[in-house]
Amino acid sequence: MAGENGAQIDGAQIIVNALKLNDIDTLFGVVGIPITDLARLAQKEGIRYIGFRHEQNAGNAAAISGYMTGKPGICLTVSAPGFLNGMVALANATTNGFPMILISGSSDRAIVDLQRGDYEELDQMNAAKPYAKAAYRVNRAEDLGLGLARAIRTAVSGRPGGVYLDLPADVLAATLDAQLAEKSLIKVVDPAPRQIPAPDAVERALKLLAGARRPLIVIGKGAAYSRAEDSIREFVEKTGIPFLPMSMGKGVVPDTHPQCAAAARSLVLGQADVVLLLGARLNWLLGHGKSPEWAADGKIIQVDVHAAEMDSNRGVAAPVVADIGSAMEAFLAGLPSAGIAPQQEWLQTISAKIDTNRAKMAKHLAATPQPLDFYAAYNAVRSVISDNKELYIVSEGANTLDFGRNLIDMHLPRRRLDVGTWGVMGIGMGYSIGAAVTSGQQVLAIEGDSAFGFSGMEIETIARYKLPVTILIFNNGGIYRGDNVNLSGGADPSPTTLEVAHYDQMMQAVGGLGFHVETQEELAAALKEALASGKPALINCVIDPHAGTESGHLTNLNPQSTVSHT
Ligand code: ADP
Ligand code: TPW
Ligand code: MG
Repeated sequence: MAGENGAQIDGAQIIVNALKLNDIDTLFGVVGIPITDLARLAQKEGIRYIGFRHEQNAGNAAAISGYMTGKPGICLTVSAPGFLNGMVALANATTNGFPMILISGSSDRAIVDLQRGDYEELDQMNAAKPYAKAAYRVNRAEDLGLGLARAIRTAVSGRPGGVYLDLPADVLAATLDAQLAEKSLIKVVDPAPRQIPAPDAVERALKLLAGARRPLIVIGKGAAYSRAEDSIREFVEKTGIPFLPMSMGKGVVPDTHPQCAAAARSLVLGQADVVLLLGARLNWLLGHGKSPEWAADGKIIQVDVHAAEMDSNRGVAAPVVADIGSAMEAFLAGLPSAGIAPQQEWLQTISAKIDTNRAKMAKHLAATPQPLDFYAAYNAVRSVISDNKELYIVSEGANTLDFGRNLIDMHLPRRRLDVGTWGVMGIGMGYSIGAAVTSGQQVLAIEGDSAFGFSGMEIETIARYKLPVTILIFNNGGIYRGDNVNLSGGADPSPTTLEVAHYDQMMQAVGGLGFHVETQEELAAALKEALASGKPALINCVIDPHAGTESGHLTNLNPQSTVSHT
C-alpha cells in the first residue's frame, strides 16, 4: 500500500500492513466500535478473520493457535467489555506460556483519564498489566508498526505469554503519509532467538543423571511447544530412562512407547532419585515437587527457558537455562561419554507396576454398565480415536477430563489441548476452533456437560466456518455428578445440578450433525460417522448421573473433601 504523491493511509491500514509484514495470517475476534473496519480491511487484504460470539473464545482460539505454531495468535476486541471478555483468555495464555496478542480498540484517552464517561470507557492498558506478560499502548499512528513489533517479540521470546496491545480509536482513524507509514513498519527478525545452554550447566546435568539409579524424565507442555520431539525421543531411547508426560506433553514421545511410565505415575514420582524436567513447572500439577508425592531426597535437573523458574518450589540441583531444542542437542552431544544407564531393577519395578495397574484398568473397562459410566463411554471410543492418530483432542470437565487423560493415548505432539495450568473451564470451543483453523485438520472436543456450557454458543461459529469439529459431550447432568440434592429440601436444583439437555439439538439448529446416544454401540457408531463426515457434529452421550466424583481427581483440594453432599 505504498502511497504516491503524498497519499494518506489511516491507522487501521497501517496496522493491517504491519500484521501482513510479520506473516500474521489470521485474526480471531468480535467486532464493533472502533475495530469493525480494521477487521474488514484485514479480510480484504487476505488475512483470515474468524468472528466469534464471545471474546473469551476468540482469545482462547488465538492462544492455542500460538501454542501450536510458535507465532503469536491474535485476538481482536472492542473497548471495555469486549476487552475484559478477552482478558480471561489473555491471562490464561500468560499462565500457560502461550504466545498471544490481544489487540483492543479503546476510547478517547482525554476522556478516559479524567473519567468523564466515554462510550465503553476503561483504562484498558492498566487493567491488562497484572494479567499479561506486558501491556503496550500506541498513542501515535507512526508508532503502530513499533507497537506491533514489540508485542510480537515480547509474546514469543523467553517464556511465551499474552501481550496486550491497546489501539485508541483516534490512532486507528489518524492518517499518515503512506510512504512514511511504510517506513515506520518493522519486520521482527528472529523473534524467539535460540537460548543455548552453558556447557558447564550441561555437564553438571549429565553428571547427575549418570549417577542416578532411578532416573525419570518428565515431559511438559514446554517441551511440546519447543518442537524438540525428535531429539527428546532420541535422548529417551539412547539413555533408556523412563518418561512421564504431563497432560499436554502427551504425544511428544508417544504414550504407547515402551518407556512411557504414565501408568505407574505415583510410583515413578515417589521413588525416582533424579528427575529431569523438560518444560514442566513444579507447580500444583506436580505436587510442588514435594513429598509425599516426590521422594524427599531426590534431585532435580530442570531445563527451562525461564531462569526464574529454577528453585520455584524446591532446590534444583542442576538448572539448565535454555530452549529445550538447544538443550537436547547439547545433551545428545554429551551422551557418548556420560555413561547414563538406569538400574535394571528400577525398570523392572516400573514395568511390574504398569502391568498391575493395566490389569486393574482392564477390569474397569470390561464392565458394560447401562447407563454408561466414564470407563464404558471412553472404552467405546478408544479404538476409533486411536485409528485417527492425527486428531486434535480438546478436553475439559472434571471426570470427563481426568478419565480421558488416562484412557486416550496420544501419538503426536501438540495434539492434546486441555484445561492446562489453571484447570480452567471454557477453553473448549475456542481451542477447537483455533486448532481446526490453524491446522486445517479434524478436531475432537471431549467435554463435560458443564464445561461445554461455558463456550457452547460457538457451535454457531463452527457451523458458519464449516469446521471439521466433532464435540462429544459426556452428559451426566451436572458439575461432577448429576445426582446431588438441594440440602434445604427446597425445589431449586442443587449447586452442581444441570439439565440433561439435548445439546445435539443445538448443533442441528445451526445446521450441523447432532447425535443422541446412550449405549456403547450407538456412541462408537456416532463418532465414526461424525469424524468421517468432516462436518460440524455434536454427540450428546448420556452418562449415569451417579458416575463421577466431586472435582474429579482433585477431590483432595476441596476444603471439605470428606463430606459427601449426595
Ligand atoms: P506442564 O503443565 O505441562 O507441566 P508447564 O506449563 O508447567 O508445563 O511448564 C512449561 C515450562 O516450559 C514453563 O516453565 C516454560 O517457561 C517452559 N518453556 C516454554 N517453552 C520453552 C522452550 N522452548 N524451551 C524451554 N522451556 C520452555
Ligand atoms: C472458569 C470449576 C471445575 S470442573 C467444572 C467446574 C465448573 C465442571 C465439571 O463438570 P463437567 O464434568 O464439565 O460436567 P464432569 O464430567 O465431571 O461432570 N469456572 C471456571 N473454571 C473452573 N475450573 C470452574 C469454574 C469447575
Ligand atoms: Mg458433568
